[in-house]
Amino acid sequence: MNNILVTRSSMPSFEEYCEEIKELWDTHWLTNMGTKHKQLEANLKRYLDIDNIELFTNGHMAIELTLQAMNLQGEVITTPFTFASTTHAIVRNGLKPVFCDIDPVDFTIDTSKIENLITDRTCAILPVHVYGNICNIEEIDRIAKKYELKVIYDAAHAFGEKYKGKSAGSYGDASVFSFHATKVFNTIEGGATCYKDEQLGRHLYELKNFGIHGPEEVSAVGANAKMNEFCAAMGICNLRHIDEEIEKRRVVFERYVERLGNIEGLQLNAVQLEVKPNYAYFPVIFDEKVFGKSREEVFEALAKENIGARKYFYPLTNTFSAFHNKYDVTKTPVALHISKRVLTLPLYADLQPEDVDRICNIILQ
Ligand code: T4K
Repeated sequence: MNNILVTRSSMPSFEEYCEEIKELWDTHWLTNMGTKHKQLEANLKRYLDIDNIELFTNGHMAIELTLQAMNLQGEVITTPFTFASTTHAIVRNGLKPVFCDIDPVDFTIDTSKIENLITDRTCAILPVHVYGNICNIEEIDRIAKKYELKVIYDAAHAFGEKYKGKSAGSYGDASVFSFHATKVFNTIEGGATCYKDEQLGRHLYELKNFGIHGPEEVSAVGANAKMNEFCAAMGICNLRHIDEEIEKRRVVFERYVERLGNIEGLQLNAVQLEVKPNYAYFPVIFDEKVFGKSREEVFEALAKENIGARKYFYPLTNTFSAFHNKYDVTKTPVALHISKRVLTLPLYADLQPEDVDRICNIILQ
């Protein structure tokens, strides 16, 4: 039986990629904001229908440097039901993460709990469009305006999505995408920040290049987070096929829903109202008491058949040993409950219907 992993990178044909990178052998210009970098930025602006974008070497550096560019100090309200990157970006900026619980249905930040966490040190909210589920944007916007807070969306999972007809990248002060190999759209490694304020953009451009302001001036303590030309070329190719890839994902997604949709004890992740989805992930919440099997048992049964489902996102970031019990996990009980029961099933464009059936049969048996 073939191995099925949680995802598989989308790639253009070998010939298409070779054609795209051919000119690099003439120019010898491999990185530092070359022509592929500029072209990908322009293509993404058009595809995403956004005004401003800055590319990065990965999604994590995009979050980290976006927080730095905003010159934030104090506390940032966020959720622990996410990848390590979100919390680490806050901590690595010398900021304090304040963990808010999540909504039990879409797993995004529970906006009814944000205001209670606001103190005079709160400077920003960093919510996550987890699995591509769009946060309660209107409510976050209202709270941010009332308390004069910055909003940075971790939109790592939301590439190509729209909410109320507008790009997921157009909300908040900034929204950050990941273009990692495992994402709906990839540049091998990569990421981007979409932003409103052009001054923030200039700052981001400098911060990803060591803080270099001009030939003889370094005005900030930046990092090296530039996307190279080979990654940008991969992005240019993959973007040509993105709609087709998302459509193929939809077919896989719907097959799963057909097979698992009406099973007692399984909670699926519904497509949200007014959202044009990208079908990034297929999380299932297992209620052992009703379904009869726990998440761990299903995980093991799938692993035995060479199927690599993943426990995204377990453990919660506020329980990481890196933080030495600094955070009280009992303050995010819904996130804890979900993280112990969730399993993310394989989902990628080329996953075959018979493979989905095989996965579902194992789960249902
Ligand atoms: N915020 C959020 C909410 C995120 O989820 C992430 C990243 C970030 C921020 C940060 O963005 P980046 O800095 O990564 O751009 C993976 C990814 O590495 C990570 O990008 C992603 N989130 C996270 C949810 O998943 P792992 O440790 O699970 O990856 P790994 O190596 O186990 O790969 C998973 C599966 O993907 C493999 O079983 C097979 C497939 N795969 C993997 C690679 C590396 C491929 O098909 N091709 C590949 O090249 O973290």
